[in-house]
Amino acid sequence: MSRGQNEQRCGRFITLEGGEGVGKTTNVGFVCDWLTARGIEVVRTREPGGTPGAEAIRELLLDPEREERWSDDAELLLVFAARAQHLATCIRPALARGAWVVCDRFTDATFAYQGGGRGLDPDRIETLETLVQQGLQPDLTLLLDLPVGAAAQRVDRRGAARDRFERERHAFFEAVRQTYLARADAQSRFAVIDASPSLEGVQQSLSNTLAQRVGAWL
Ligand code: T5A
Repeated sequence: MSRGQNEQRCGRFITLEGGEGVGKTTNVGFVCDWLTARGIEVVRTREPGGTPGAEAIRELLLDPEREERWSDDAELLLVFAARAQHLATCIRPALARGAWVVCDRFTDATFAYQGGGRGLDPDRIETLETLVQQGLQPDLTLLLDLPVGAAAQRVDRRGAARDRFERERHAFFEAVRQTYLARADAQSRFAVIDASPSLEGVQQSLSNTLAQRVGAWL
C-alpha cells in the first residue's frame, strides 16, 4: 500500500482515470456501490474539485469562454492548488477516520494532460506531487482505456457543451492516452479496464478487478 511518510490512515484510496468520455463518471457510482454493499463507508469525490474552493478552481480551469488563456504553468499550479485543498479538507480527513475515498481523476490526470497533452516536463509535475501529496498515492487506480475516436463519439452522443479540455485536438488526446498507458505499465497500483464493450461488459470487468484487488484487503 502507498502511504505517505508518518501518515495515520486506515481507509483506502481508489481513483478512476482515463481520457474524455471513457465512462469514468458513469462508473464511479458503480465502484462506490460495490464497496458500500460490502459494508465500507465510501466518500465519492472528483478532481479538479471535491470541495467548494477546489470546485471554484475547477470552474476557472474548464470554462471554455475565458478570454485570457491560462499559460501551461498557471494551469499546472491551479490543478495542484485545487488538489492541495481537496487533500487537506476532504481526502486526508476521510482516510484518517477509516472511510474509503473513490475519486474521479487524481494526479495521473496531471501527468497525462499537463505532461502528455501540454508537453510539460514530468519532473516538474513530480516536484509538485511530492510537495502536495507528501507520499500519499492511490492504493488502486482503475484506468478506463478506449481509443480516442470511440471516446469522442461518446462525448458527441452525450450532446453536452464541450469544456476547455474537450475542445483540444486528436493528437492531444492520443498523447493523454499513451501517457496513461505508459504509467499503468510501470506501476502495479493500476488496473487497465477495456472501456470499449457495453456498459454491462465494462462493469463486469470492474467487478472482477475489484473482487481480485479489493477482495485481498477485506
Ligand atoms: N484535468 C483534470 C487536467 O487537465 N489535469 C488534472 O490534473 C485533472 C484532475 C476534468 C477535465 O480536467 C482535466 C481533464 C478533464 O478534461 P471531467 O469532467 O472530470 O473534466 O472529465 P471528463 O473526462 O471531461 O468527463 P466526461 O464526463 O467527459 O467523461 P467520462 O466521465 O469519462 O465519461 P462519462 O461517464 O460521462 O460517459 C460519457 C458518455 O458515454 C456513455 C455515457 O452514458 C455518457 O453519455 N457511456 C457509454 N456508452 C456506451 N458504452 C459504454 N460502456 C459507456 N460508458 C459510458
